[in-house]
Amino acid sequence: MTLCSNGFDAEQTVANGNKFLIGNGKFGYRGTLDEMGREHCVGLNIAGLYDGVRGKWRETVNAFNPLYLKLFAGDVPLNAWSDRVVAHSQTLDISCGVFSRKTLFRIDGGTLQLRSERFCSMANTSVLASRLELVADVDVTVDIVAGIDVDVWELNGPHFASVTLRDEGDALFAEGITQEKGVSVKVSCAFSRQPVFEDGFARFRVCLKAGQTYTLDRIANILIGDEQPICNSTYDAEYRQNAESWRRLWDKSDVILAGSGVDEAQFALRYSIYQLLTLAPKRDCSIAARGLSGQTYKGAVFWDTEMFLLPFYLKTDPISAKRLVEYRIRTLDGALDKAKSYGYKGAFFAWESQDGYDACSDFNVTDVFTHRPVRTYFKDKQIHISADVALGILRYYDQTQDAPLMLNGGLTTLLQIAEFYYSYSYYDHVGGRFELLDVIGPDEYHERVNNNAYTNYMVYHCVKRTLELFGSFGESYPSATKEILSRFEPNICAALADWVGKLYLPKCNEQGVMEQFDGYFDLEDVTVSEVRKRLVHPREYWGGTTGVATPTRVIKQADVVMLAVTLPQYFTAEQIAANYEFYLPYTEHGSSLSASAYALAACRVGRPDDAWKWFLQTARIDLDGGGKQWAGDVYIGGTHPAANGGAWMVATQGFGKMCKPDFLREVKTFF
Ligand code: IFM
Repeated sequence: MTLCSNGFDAEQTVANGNKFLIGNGKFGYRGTLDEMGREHCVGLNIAGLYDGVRGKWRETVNAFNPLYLKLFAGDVPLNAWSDRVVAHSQTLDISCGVFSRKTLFRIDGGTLQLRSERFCSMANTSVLASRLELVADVDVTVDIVAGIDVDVWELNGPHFASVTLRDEGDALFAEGITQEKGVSVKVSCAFSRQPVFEDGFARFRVCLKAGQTYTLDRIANILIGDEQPICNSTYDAEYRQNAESWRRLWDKSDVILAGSGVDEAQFALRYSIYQLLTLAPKRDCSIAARGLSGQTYKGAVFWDTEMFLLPFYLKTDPISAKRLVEYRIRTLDGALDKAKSYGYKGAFFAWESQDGYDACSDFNVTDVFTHRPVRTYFKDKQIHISADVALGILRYYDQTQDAPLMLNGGLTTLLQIAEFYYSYSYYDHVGGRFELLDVIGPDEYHERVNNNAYTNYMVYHCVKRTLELFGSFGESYPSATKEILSRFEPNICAALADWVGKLYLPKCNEQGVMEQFDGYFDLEDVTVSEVRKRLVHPREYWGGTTGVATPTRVIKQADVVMLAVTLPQYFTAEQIAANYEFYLPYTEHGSSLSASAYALAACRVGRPDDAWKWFLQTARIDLDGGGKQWAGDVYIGGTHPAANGGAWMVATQGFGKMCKPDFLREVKTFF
């Protein structure tokens, strides 16, 4: 279960930072090398800790780097990009979340090997531990400068208003106070040998004899707010505990693809599961769209969580699943405020949630030609987010039957969501139906459209289910349910039932295809490759008012197909096949969420070879460094948790239940 790369390629520094990421749900540490700094995008990204600096996008905080290290043989600095490198390799053992590197340097009269490894402890989640080993084939004096690098890589910082650094005993301590909320972030690093402290760094002079191994262990603690340090044991003890915690996680989560020629796919699937395991939240927060790989997408939580991640945790890790659902319940006030600010009732959840605050900018894209911000309406119009949240709560309840959670916020959130759509809809007097106008569906290239099929069906389904639940809870828990209902308008359920019965649900045409939104079929009938040829700049934004895709049928990601795999009960098998065929040539897959939806659809319509292709694409995304890196001038690279969750869904629900290629004998799960 090991990912390896041989040789050092400076061009791959950012990609490897993502690919070799380690994490434990509380923080992630990018797969950079010991001797790297902010210019190499070293990042210790903290889950759910946000900070905003005036005039810039709010984002998650990157903490100080306690694994700072510089190595010198005499006066010669030894680093991966120096001409002293004879060989270099790095690995990530996904069975236990351990990153390691080995670099052989040419030194006077011989060679020196640097080996190091590190892990974010899954057992003691404040701990980041590292072991360094040096061995040379000649006697040599090596100087090590180690410590805490307070020069942090960040996209929209600086996030620390003040920084203090001190040494005590065998350790260094740094504390930063965030700008916006004054949260303390403490990073310490204890060394296994007594250093000499100088200029805020720990220095070690090593007189290494040929063939002798010198070992230096570092145990860092990352503490947020008033968290207290745990008493650290040795590196070996921390290593054992971490490995044991990982073993227990894999026991519940592994998925085995049995068959011939599936080794590459098996590794990609396990790598996806590894990413999901590193993201399971360890405190009251959710999972960001780029996980713990950095500050891209502002560290915000999108619909990705409910639609692509929650299914994995629901089956393998109910505690984390509950945290994800509770996050939405806890952030209900933000959703109520957002709805109110637009003049609606109920709960309109944040498109890019930072603890309920909608971090989505009015100008989410920068034009590559003019470098001017482009007005996008994701925040205002991607109303399907509330239905996605509702589906997450409903699925959680279906899986767990957790009535206390439903009575303590779950039902209220569902009803507030229903009320939001009730107030958002318009009555079409001619058609005699309610419609959802001026929205954006999952396909973000077509903004401000009417009656997006995904949105209308999701709303219909979730409101219907909400009302059914109120019926059954009314019988099982009459007084608690009555109390919840007393906070809404009298007869709210009857009003919602009447309304949702009249909500417009687009139907499939004679060919079995459902129109993505009103008027979609009238758009220019042109394929993705044709539209791509029209680009003037490779990073040009395809959507918005002037994008190349906007006047055409070309869509960013699965939309009707996403609906068909999420709520297949509203389609016949033939209709799912027809929609898959129809939308495929128009889908750019410009979002990492798209491939897994197509894979699931392909499984559903009995196209195992197509499904396998899409599956590999979603499962390999972070191994290949795939996915878009830019939206206009805005950097959107990082890891892709939704694609990882999608890979798991395809393996377990698609190949495991619907159809699989002949060479895949069996899909074995352990949940
Ligand atoms: O949530 C997605 C969206 O559907 C497409 N753009 C990227 C977001 C985060 O993954």
